[in-house]
Amino acid sequence: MSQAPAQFTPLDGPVRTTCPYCAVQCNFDLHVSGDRVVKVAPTKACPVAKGTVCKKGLAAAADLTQPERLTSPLLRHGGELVPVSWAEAMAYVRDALTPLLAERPSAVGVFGSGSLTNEKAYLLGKFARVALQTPHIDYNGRYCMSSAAAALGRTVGLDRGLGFPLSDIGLSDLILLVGANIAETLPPIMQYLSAAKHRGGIVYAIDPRATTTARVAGHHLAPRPGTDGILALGLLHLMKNMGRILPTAPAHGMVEVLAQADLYPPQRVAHECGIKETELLLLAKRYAEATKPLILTGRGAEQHAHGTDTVQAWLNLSFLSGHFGKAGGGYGTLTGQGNGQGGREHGQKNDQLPGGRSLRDSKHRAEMATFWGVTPESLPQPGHSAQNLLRACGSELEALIVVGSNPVVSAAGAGQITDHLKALKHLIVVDFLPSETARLATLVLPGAMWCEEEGTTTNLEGRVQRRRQALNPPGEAKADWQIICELAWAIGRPHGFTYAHFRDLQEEFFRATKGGKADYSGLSADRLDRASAQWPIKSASAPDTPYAYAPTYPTTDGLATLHLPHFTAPPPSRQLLLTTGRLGNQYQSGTQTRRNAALRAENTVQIHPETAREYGLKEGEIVTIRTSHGETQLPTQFSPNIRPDTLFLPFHWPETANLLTNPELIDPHSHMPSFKATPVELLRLPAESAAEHRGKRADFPFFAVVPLEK
Ligand SMILES: Nc1nc2c(c(=O)[nH]1)N[C@H]1C(S)=C(S)[C@@H](COP(=O)(O)OP(=O)(O)OC[C@H]3O[C@@H](n4cnc5c(=O)[nH]c(N)nc54)[C@H](O)[C@@H]3O)O[C@H]1N2
Ligand SMILES: Nc1nc2c(c(=O)[nH]1)N[C@H]1C(S)=C(S)[C@@H](COP(=O)(O)OP(=O)(O)OC[C@H]3O[C@@H](n4cnc5c(=O)[nH]c(N)nc54)[C@H](O)[C@@H]3O)O[C@H]1N2
Ligand code: SF4
Ligand SMILES: [Mo]
Repeated sequence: MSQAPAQFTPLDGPVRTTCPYCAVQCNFDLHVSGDRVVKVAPTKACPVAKGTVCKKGLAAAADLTQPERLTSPLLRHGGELVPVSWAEAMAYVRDALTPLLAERPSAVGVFGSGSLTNEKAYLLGKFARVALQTPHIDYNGRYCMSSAAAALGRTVGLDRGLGFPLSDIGLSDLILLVGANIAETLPPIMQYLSAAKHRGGIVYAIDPRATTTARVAGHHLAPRPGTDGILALGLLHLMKNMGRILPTAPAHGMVEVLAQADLYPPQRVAHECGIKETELLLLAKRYAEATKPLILTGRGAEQHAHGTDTVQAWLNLSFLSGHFGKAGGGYGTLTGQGNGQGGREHGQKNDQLPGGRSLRDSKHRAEMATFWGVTPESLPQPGHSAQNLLRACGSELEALIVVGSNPVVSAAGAGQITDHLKALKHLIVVDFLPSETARLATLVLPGAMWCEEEGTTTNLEGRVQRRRQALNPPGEAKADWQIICELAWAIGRPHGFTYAHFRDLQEEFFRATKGGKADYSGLSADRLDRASAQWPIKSASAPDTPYAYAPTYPTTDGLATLHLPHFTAPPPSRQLLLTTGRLGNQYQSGTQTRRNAALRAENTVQIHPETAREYGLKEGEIVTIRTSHGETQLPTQFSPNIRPDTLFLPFHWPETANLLTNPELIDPHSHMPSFKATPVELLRLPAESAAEHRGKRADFPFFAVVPLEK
C-alpha cells in the first residue's frame, strides 16, 4: 500500500517559516513564484533573531532545487542504487523487515535526528515502540548536547537548554562562553552579547582557539582541550575562599561538592588547564564581583568522555554561587540542531517516551500505552544509545532505518562505523540528498525538505514555533511523516499510523505530551500563529513558561542534587590533542552546505605556526594525522590563534575528523563520544604521496552523482 504525496496549494504572498539549520530557528519570509522560492526575507517580527539571519539561512533556499535532490526511491540492484516506484520500495521493506520482526524485533534499529520536527520525532519514536516494537532507537542528538542534558536532568530533573528567554543574555554582567563559538555557529545571538557589553558587561570566550567569538567577546582564556571541568572546580575553590558561596536553594550533595573543591587550588588548576594562574585569579575575581554571571556551555566543553561531569562542575558553580535559575544569570547550554531541543523530548531517545517521559518509569509506560491503545508490557525497554547502536550494526542488528542523519561522516570512529553499516543486511535511509550514508543504503527513500512540509520546532530556549510549508516536494519525494506511516503499513502494522491530514498527527502529538515535563498540550497551530511559546504549556488557557528552572524542581523531593564530578589529569603537555568543530559556512556532515555554491569553505587542519616549525611544515603542506582508529591527509592552515599543543579539524567533510576519533570511548552518563580531545600523531607526508593526494577525488561507486565540491 502506498499513498500519493499530500498535495498542497501554494499560498498567495510570502510564507513565514523557520530556517532548516541551527537551533536559533530564525524566522524568515519565503517569497514563492511557481514552484520556486525567489526570495528569502528576514523579518523583524522574529522573536529570536529580530530580523537578522546568517549566511547559511539566506543560502538555504538554493538547496531546494539542488540537481542532486532525491526525487524517487532508490533500491540497490546488482550493486547499484536504481530508481524504483514507491510500491516496489515498500515491497522491499515488507520482505526485508517482516521475517526479522517475526523472529526478533530487536534485530531492527532506528536512528533519528534533531533536525526532525517535533511531530516527526514523536512519530518515529512511536513507530519504533509500537510498530517495530524494537528497543533500539536513538538519534544524532546523542552526539550533540546529551552531556548537558544528562547533567541538568540528574541535577534538577529537567532539561531545557536555556531555562530563560534568549534576550536575558543581554542583562548579564559577566558571560562565560565555555566551548561555544557562537559568532560562527549561532550568529544572531551575538546581538545579545553586544547588548550585555553595551551595558558594561564582560564577555569571556573559553576556548583553546581565539575564535571570532573570542575577538568580539574581548576576553579569552585558552585551556587545554578537555580541562574545562577542572577550571570550574578551580573557580569554585576560589569562590569558597572569597566567601561567595550562597546556594540558589537547598540541595543534596552540597557538602561533598564543596569539600572536593578544596582539592583544586589555583596552582594545580592552572597547571592542569595549561593557563596562567593570574588569568584564573582574574576570572575568579570577576565572577565573584558579578551580580548576574551567566555560564553558557557549548560543544567544546560537552563533547568529551567526561562531558557530563564537566557540565556538572559548571552547574555546581552556578548553583552554589546563587545564580542558577535567575534572570540574566545562571547556567545554560546552547543547543545546536534546528530541533535539537524538541528532538530530545518526544521519544527518539533510547530511554524516552513523549513529553519528556521515561521508558523506565512504570507510570509513564502505562500513560503512553493507554494513549496508544497498547499494553504497557508491549512497550520495549530502553535499547542501545547512538554510538553503541551503530556499533551493534552487522551483528546484533541486521537492519537499520536512518531518518535525518549522516553517521558515515558524523559518528565517532566513522571508519569503523562505516564497516558496521556495510555489514547490515538492510540499511534504509530517508534523506532528500545523497548523503554518504544514503550511498551505502540498500534502500533510499526521498524525503521532503524543510519548507516542503508542515511542522513545529523547539529552539534553544524551549520556544516552539511553526515551520510552515511553502512548496510541494519535488518528483516522488514525500513528507517524512508520510514515509514513516508507509513503513508501518509495509510491515503490516497500520494501526495508529493512518492520518488523513498532517493536522491529525500534530494534534495527537500535542495531546501525547500532556502531563509530561515537556508539556506542549496547550498548543495548537492557531495558538502558534498568534505567538511562539516556551514550554511547558499545560493547557490552551495557560500561559507559556519563559523561566523553567525556578525551585521547587521536578525531582522526587523537589530539591536539586549536586553530583560530584570526577576528572583525571590531562595527558602530558607534549602530547598533541586534536579537537574538532565547525566553520561558519558549513553545516554538520555537510550534505547540504558542501553542495551550496554560496557557502564555500576550506577543509584544512589548523595548527599553530610554532608547532608547524617544530615539525618542519610549510603552510598548505599536506600532512598525515593519525590515531589508532584511522588516519587522514589534509593541508595545514597556520593559525596563531590556536594553542600550540592543539590541532583543530572541521568535521563537515567525509574521511577527515571522525576517521580519527575513538568509536569506543563514550561518557558513562550521557554516552557522548569524545569528539573534542583525541591524542594524535602528526606526520609529514612524503612528496610523492602528497602529489597523489592532491589528485584524489572522493570515490563513491554506488550511483552516479556530480562529484562533491571540496
Ligand atoms: N556554521 C555552523 N553552525 C552550526 C552548526 C554547524 O555545523 N555549522 N551546527 C549546529 C549544531 S548541531 C551545534 S551542536 C552547534 C555547536 O556550536 P559550538 O559549540 O559553538 O560548535 P563547535 O565548533 O563544535 O565548538 C565550539 C568551540 O569549542 C572549542 N573547543 C574544542 N575543544 C574544546 C575544549 O575542550 N574546551 C573548550 N572550552 N572549548 C573547546 C572549539 O575550538 C570551538 O571553537 O552549532 C550549530 N550551528
Ligand atoms: N568530530 C565531530 N563529530 C561530530 C561533531 C563534532 O563537533 N565533531 N558534532 C556532532 C553533533 S553536535 C551533531 S548534531 C552531529 C550531526 O551530524 P549528523 O547526524 O550527520 O547531522 P546532519 O549532518 O545534520 O545530517 C543530517 C542528514 O539528514 C538529512 N536531513 C536533514 N534534515 C532532514 C529531515 O528533516 N529529514 C530527512 N529525512 N533528512 C534530513 C541531511 O541531508 C543530512 O544528510 O554530528 C556530530 N559529530
Ligand atoms: S543557521 Fe541558525 S542562525 Fe543561521 S539563519 Fe538559520 S537558524 Fe538563523
Ligand atoms: Mo549538534
